[in-house]
Amino acid sequence: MNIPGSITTLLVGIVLTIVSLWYGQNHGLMPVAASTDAPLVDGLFDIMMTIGTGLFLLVQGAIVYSFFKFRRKPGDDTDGPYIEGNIPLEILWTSIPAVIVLGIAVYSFDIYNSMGGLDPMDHSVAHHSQPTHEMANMPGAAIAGTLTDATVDAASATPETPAEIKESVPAMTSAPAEMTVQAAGLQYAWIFTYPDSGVVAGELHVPVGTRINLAISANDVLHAFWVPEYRVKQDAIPGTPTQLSFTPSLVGEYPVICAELCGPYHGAMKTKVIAETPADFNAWIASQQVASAAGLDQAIALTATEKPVDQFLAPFVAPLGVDAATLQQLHSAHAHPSAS
Ligand SMILES: [Cu+2]
Repeated sequence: MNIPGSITTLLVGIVLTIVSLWYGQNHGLMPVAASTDAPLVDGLFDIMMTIGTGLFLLVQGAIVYSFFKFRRKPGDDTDGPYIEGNIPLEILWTSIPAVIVLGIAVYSFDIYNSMGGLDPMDHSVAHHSQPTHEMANMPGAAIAGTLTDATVDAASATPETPAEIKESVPAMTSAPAEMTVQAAGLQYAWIFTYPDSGVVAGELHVPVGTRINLAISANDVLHAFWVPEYRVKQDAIPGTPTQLSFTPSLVGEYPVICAELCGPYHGAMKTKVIAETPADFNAWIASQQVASAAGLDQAIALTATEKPVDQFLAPFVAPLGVDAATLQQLHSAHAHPSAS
C-alpha cells in the first residue's frame, strides 16, 4: 500500500472529519422544519452534506497541495515518473464510495418508507405511527425548528418560534387523527376541496397535528405540489391521481410552489398552506361555509336545484326571527301563482 501513514496525514484527516461534521450540522441551507416529516429529511440531508463536505475538502485539498508540492522545478525538463497503477489503492477508492452510496441508499429508502412513500394509500401506516410520531417526534420537531432558526435564519424566524411551539402543543390533543383534502392543479392555481364540509378554497388550511392526506389531481397539464418547509413534493398528473401525506407541526404560513414547468405563468402558480390550531381551522371552515351559503351565485346554481327553498333561505331569514316552518308555509302559499 502506498497510502502515506504519517502523523501529518492523520492530523489532516482528523481536522477534515471535524470540519465536515460541523458543517453538516450548520450549513443553514434548509428553511424552518414545519412538519413531522421534515426532521427525517433534514437528517438525511445533513449526512449527505457531511459526506459531500469531506469529499470536497479531500479532492480540492489534494489539488491545491499538488499545485505546490509537485510544481516543476526551475530547469527541470524531464518527464514525470511512469506509474503503472496501484491495486490496493484502487480497491480502497472503489470500496469506500460503494459503501457510502449503499449506506445512503438504505437510509434514504428507510426515510421514504417511514414517510409513507411506498404506499400512500395505506392509512394504517399513518395510524400506527401517529401516537409515537406525536409523542416522540413533535417536541423534537419543535426543537429542531428552534435550532435551525437560531443558527440559520435568526432575524426572521426566531421571534416567532416560541409562540409557534406554544400554540402547537395544545393543538395535538384535539386535532383529528387524519384528514383528506382534494388538491387540483390547473393553469395556474391550486384548488383545495374539503370533502366533509364541501368548502373549496385557493389556499390550503390545515390543523396542526393532523395527518393530512392530499388527493392530488391535474386538470390540464403536469404540475407538482411542493412545500419546502414540509420537505414534501408530489407530481399532479392528468388522468392519474396521486397522493401526498404530511403532518404539520408548527403554526404558520408557508409557500406552496408548483415544481413542474406547466406553462408561461408557471412561476406565478403559488399559494400558501396555512397551518393553524384545530380551533382556528374549524372557525375558518365555518366562515367558509357561511361565505359560500351567502354567495348568490351558489344559491342559484347549487341550492335551488338540490335543496328545498326553505332550507337554502334559512341562513338569510334566521336573523329576522323567521323559522323554517313559517318559511315553508309562506313558500306553499305563494308557490302556485309563481310556479308557472
Ligand atoms: Cu403548475
